[in-house]
Amino acid sequence: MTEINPVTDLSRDGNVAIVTLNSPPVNALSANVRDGLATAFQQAKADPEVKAIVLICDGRTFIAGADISEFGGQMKGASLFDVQKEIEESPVPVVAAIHGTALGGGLEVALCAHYRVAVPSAKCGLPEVNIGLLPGAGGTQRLPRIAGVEKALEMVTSGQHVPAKQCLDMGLVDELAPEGKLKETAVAFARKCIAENKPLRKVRDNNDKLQAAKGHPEIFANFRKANARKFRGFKAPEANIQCIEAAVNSASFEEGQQAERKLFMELMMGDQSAAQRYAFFAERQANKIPDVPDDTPTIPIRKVGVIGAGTMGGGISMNFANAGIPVTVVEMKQDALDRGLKVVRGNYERSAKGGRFTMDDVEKRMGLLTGSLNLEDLKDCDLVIEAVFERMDIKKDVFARLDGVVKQGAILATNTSYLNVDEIASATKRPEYVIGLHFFSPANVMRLLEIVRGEKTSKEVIATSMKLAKTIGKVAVLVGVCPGFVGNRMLAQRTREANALVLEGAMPWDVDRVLYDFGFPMGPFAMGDLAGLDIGWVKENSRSSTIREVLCEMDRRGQKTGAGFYDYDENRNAKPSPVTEKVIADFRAKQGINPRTISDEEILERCLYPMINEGAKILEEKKAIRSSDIDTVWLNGYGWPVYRGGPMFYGDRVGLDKVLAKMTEFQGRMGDAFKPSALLEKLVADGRKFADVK
Ligand code: T1G
Repeated sequence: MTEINPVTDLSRDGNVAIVTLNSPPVNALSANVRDGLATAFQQAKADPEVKAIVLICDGRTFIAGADISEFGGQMKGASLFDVQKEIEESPVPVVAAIHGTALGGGLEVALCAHYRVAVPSAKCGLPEVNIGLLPGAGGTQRLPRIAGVEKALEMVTSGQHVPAKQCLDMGLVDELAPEGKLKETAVAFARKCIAENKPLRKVRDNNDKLQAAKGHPEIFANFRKANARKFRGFKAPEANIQCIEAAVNSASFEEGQQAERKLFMELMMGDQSAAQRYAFFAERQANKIPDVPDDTPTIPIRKVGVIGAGTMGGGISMNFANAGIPVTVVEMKQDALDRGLKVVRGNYERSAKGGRFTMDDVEKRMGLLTGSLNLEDLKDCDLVIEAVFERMDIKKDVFARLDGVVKQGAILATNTSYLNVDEIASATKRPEYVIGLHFFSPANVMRLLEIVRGEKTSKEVIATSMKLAKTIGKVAVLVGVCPGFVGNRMLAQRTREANALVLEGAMPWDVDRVLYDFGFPMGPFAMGDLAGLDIGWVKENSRSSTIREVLCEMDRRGQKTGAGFYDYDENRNAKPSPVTEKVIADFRAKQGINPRTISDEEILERCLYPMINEGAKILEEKKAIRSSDIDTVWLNGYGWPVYRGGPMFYGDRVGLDKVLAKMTEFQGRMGDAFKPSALLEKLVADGRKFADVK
C-alpha cells in the first residue's frame, strides 16, 4: 500500500491496482482528492504489472461530488478534467466501485471509468441543479449516452438519487455486488475484464441513444411544458435541458462539452447558484448548537405519544409512524379519534395510490398508530407532543396532567406556534424536559421543525430533539421563546403590511402578484383563501372591523366557499373579484382613506424589509443562533424561493444600507412599525452584513 497523499492510497491485488480514497465526510472532490486521484492513476498506469485498476472509497460513500465549499474561490491542484482524462484514457480497464451515493462530479468520474460495480444500497445522481448548477464535468454529455435522453432530462433537472438496481437496468452500472463485498466483487470484475480482454469502453463514444433523439425537438418542448410550473423562476433546470439538447445536436462530444462548460460558468457566476449553495450549507449549519456539543448524551425515543388527532396531531403522528416509531394518539372523544385516524389512513392510501409506497406499507404504518381516550396510556412514552387548542390555559392543564402521568425522564413537547414555552413548562415539575416542537401544516409534508428551547430546557433534551428531527426527515432550527418564535414573528410583519397596502390603494391581487413574481408559491391573500379566511373568526363577535371580517360575514370564507378575496370557478381557479373590489372601496371610504396608486417596488419593499428588520431584532435578542438559521426557517417553512437564499441573505444582497434607508423613510411616513433595529443600524455603520454576525 502506497500513500499517494493523506486522502489517497494505491495498493495492488495481484495484477489489479486499487486506488482508495478516504476524505471524510463524503469524499468530495477537493484539491487534495483530485491531486491524489491524478497521481495514483499515473503511478498505477506506469506499473507494467498492472492490468486493470479499481477506484473505490472508504467511509460512508463513493465520491459525493465536487467540494462545494471550494466554489467561488481560486481552484487549486489538478482539475477534475485532468482526473477524468487519466481514467478515461487509461490503457487498462478501470472499474469504479460504488457504495453510498455517487453524485455530481463523483458520478462524472465514475462515468469516465470503463465499467461500474455497485452495491444494491448505492445510489447515483447528478443533483447539481439543487445548488443552481449543472453537471459541469461532462455529466450532461455522458449520461444521455447511457440512460437515454428522457431519463437524463429527468435526472439532471430533478437531482434525483437513482437506486443501484435501476442504474443496472439502465446500464449506468454493470454489476451489483453483495452488500459488504464491494471491493472483492470489483476486483473480480476487473480480473474478468483482463481474462476476457473486455474493451476499454468509453461512454463518450456511444452515440446510439442520442441518435434516437435527433430530429425530435418535441422531446425537449414537451419536457419544458410539463415542468414549467416546477421550474418557474429557476435558471438551472433550463440550462440543464439545453446541455442535454447540445448532446443530441452537437457534431461531437467535445462540441457538446463546450456548450456545457459555457452554461455551467454562467450559472456558477450567477446570483441563483450563490443563493442555493448558501442554502445547502445553511441547512447543515443549523444542526450546530454552540452550547450543545455533538457528543451531548441523548434520550432514546422508542415510543411517542401525541395528544390531539386533528390536522396537526394526525400529521405529527404520521412523521413518527413513517420512521417506524410507534405512536399512541390520545383524543377526548371516540368520534374525534376515529375521524383523525381515518384522515391519516386516507393520507397513506392516497400516497399508495400515487405509487409512493405499497398498501402493505399503509398497513405497517397504521399498525404503529394506537388510538386512546386515556392519558394513562402515555405513561411509558419517551416523548409526548401535545397538539391541542392554542390557548395557554388548556395547554398548561394538559402539561400538568401529563407531568403526573408520563414516566420521569420523558420529554414533554408542545406544538404551539406562538405561545410562551416557559409558561407552559411552569405547569410541570420537569421544566428541563419541556421543549417546543413547532411543526408546520401539513405536518407530515412540511420539512421545517422549529425547536423552541425554554429557559430551563436541558441540553440532553435539545440534543435529543435535534437528532429526532433528522430521524423523521425534518429540517430543524433551534429558536428561542418569543411571540411567534422566528417564522411567524417575521410573517406577522409581512401580513400587517400586505393588509395596509390594500387599505392604501393596492388590490389583494396586486400584492399577491408581486410576491408570486418574487418567487413565493402564492401571495398572502391567495394563501388566506386556501387556508380559509375564517380561521379564528367568530361570527357572533364579528363587527366588520377588517376586510377579512366583512368577507366572512358575507360568507366569502375562501376557496371552500367558492369565494374569498378571489372568486373561484368549479376547478378552484382564482380570479380577481369585483365584489371584493367593492368591499375594499366601501371599507376605505368608511375609514376616510383616499386610495393611491402603489408601485410594485413599494409593495415588495413594504412586505420584505420589515421582515428583514424583524429578523435583525430576532438576532439581537438571540432568539436565533445565526442569520442563516432564520433563512433556513423561511426556505423550509414559508416558501421563500431558494434561489434568493432567504430574507437575511436577500437583505445582504440588496445592501443593508438600502434596507435601512427605506425603513427610515417608511418610519417617517408611517410610524414606528418601521423603526430600524439597532443591529441593522450598527451593521450599516460598520459596513458589515448579517452573514458577519456570529
Ligand atoms: N461538498 C462539500 N461538503 C459536502 C458536500 C459537497 N459536495 N456534500 C456534503 N458535504 C458535507 C456537508 O456539508 C456536511 O458537512 C457533511 O458533508 C455531511 O453532509 C463538477 C459542480 C452526500 C447525500 O450536490 O446531497 O459535483 O455539516 O449532512 O444527510 O459537475 O450531503 O458535517 O460539516 O448532507 O448523509 C454535487 C451534496 C456537487 C451532493 C449526504 N454533489 N451532498 O447526505 O449528510 S457540485 C452534491 C448531499 C458538482 C460537478 C458539480 C448530501 C449527501 P458537516 P450531510 P447526509
